[in-house]
Amino acid sequence: QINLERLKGLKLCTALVRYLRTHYALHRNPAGLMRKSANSVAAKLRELQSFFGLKVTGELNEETYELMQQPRCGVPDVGEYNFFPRKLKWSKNNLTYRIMNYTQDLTRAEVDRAFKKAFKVWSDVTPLNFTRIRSGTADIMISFGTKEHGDFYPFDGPSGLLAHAFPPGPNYGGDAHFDDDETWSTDSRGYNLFLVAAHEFGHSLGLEHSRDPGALMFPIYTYIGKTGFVLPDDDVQGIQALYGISSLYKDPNPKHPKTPEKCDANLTLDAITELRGELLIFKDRFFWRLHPQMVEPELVLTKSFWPELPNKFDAAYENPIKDRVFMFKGEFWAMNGYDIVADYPKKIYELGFPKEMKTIDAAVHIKDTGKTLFFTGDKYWSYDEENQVMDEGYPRLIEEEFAGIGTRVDAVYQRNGYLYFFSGPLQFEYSIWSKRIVRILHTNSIFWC
Ligand SMILES: [Ca+2]
Ligand SMILES: [Ca+2]
Ligand SMILES: [Ca+2]
Ligand SMILES: [Zn+2]
Ligand SMILES: [Zn+2]
Repeated sequence: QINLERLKGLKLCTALVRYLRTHYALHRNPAGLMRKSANSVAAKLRELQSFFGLKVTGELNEETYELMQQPRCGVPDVGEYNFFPRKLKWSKNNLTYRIMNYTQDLTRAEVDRAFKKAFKVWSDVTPLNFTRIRSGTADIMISFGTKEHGDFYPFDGPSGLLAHAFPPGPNYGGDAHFDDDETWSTDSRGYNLFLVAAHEFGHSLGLEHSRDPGALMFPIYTYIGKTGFVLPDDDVQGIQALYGISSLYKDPNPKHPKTPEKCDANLTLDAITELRGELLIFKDRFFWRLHPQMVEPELVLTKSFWPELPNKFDAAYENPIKDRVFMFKGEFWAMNGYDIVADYPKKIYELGFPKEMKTIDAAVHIKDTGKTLFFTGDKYWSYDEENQVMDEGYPRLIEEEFAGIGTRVDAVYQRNGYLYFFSGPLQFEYSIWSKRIVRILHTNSIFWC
């Protein structure tokens, strides 16, 4: 009789060992037995968890397993690699590339454009120039291939590994390979060739993977939306450390987005909500997930959870009775856990707001009264969740009911009978019962900074 639990365990084990071999230089154990190499597996697993800012346990948990399922680049994250030597750069600024073959998913012109645009990402911020050649040997040879494709780092069929590239050097050095078992696109379908190529060419130029979830060189693939791509600050710093600054770079426009730092003394927030006991804290194109038992929050790109939603939100709140989270950006969406509820987005005037009102600054649901408070400018509204109507006599001035919290609310959430209002770099702890501010804190103290 087959023990299913044990079989499932073995499958997970194999998947884990494969992942750690590919990305964390877990050495092949001749016996091939997990038992013998249990220590090194746990050590590599700890490296993986630490790289991605997960809870470091050295054990395969759900969070780690979920991460292992995400489509990503085939280049290793950390460790010593004889086959991918580190800290290399080209000793010249004029580089050539050659497109060896094409995918069936796109027209040749689309492929050419995607690669050209991907090189431009890097040449815009450095003195590097890229010239396409159509015959002979280029520094960066680009090809599509499937499974074993000639370099002993085989691809794996659809999803999983998307592409890989070799660091600067002769022969294979700089070359970039794309898994043609993926569906490549110029938009959100399958995998966006431009985005993956821009990442791979970062490796071709000598960049390693970044731990910054906002960086292009983060190993996991996230489609970042239709709006124009701007190279994030982390990648700009990385490539300029290798090659210096472009003469065109002096007044970079548009700005290269920085990833927020949770302990920044001037930290301000966009929106906060609870979601089934977890706290989601929105800032720019990211949110932090704060689990009640965890000290370290996890920072993720909003698009990595909801590719189809805006990447930034104005306000959010949870209605625990309906078990729904509502998120606002011009319109609003309802979430069931992390799933978007059908029939959304809806217009905010459907809640009873005047039609000309387009944005909500902050929102919070108060369980004891069944009311949701919406903050807009220096006013607030009260919405009756049970009857689904806006209460009479609103909007009122924030000053009248919540004296001392200022005239504008960035974000607010409720916990244990207190409302936590965020306004700029300050946080106001307000007792619902005694109707007064009990403490004033720094915004970043939500992260125990
Ligand atoms: Ca080469
Ligand atoms: Ca693949
Ligand atoms: Ca806000
Ligand atoms: Zn990579
Ligand atoms: Zn390859």
